[in-house]
Amino acid sequence: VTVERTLVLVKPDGVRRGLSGEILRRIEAKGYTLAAVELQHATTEVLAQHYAEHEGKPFYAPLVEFMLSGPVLAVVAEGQGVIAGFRSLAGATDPTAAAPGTIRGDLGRDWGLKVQQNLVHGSDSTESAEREIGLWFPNL
Ligand code: DAT
Ligand code: MG
Repeated sequence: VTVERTLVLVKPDGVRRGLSGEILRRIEAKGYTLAAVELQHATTEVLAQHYAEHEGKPFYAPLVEFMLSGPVLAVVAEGQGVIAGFRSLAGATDPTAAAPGTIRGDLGRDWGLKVQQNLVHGSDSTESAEREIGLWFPNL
C-alpha cells in the first residue's frame, strides 16, 4: 500500500461540539501524519466544487447550507492507504447506521433525516483527494 494524502474535514457539527481534538487524536493514533490543519470558513464557491458530484440531488442545498453554518477544520492526513483508511475510521455516511468504533458510530448523533451532520468528510479516491487538497489548500 502506497503512501497517500487525503483531505479530511471536521464539519461544523464536529467543531461546534468540540470534537476536533478527538477526531485529530484518532487520525494520529492510527499512525497517520498531519500534513496540514487549518480552521476555515467555507465559501459557496469552494463547496460547489467540493460537492460537485452531488449537485442536483435533493440533499445538496441543505448540505451546502449546513457546511456554511460554522467553521470547519480542514486537514490533510498522510500515510499508507490513508484514503480508504480514514473512510474506515469515519464509518458509514449515516451516523445512525455507522458501526461502533468509528468516528460517526461513536460520536455521531441520531439527527433523524439530517444525515449531513455526520462530523467528518474524507476523500473517496486518489483523484478526489488530489482535487480536494488543491481546493482547500491551494498553497500546499
Ligand atoms: P460520504 O460523506 O460518506 O462520502 P457522500 O459523498 O455520499 O457521503 O455524501 C456527501 C455528504 O452529503 C454526506 O456526508 C452527507 C450528505 N448526504 C449524503 N447522502 C445523503 C442523504 N441521502 N440525505 C441527506 N444528506 C446526505
Ligand atoms: Mg463523499
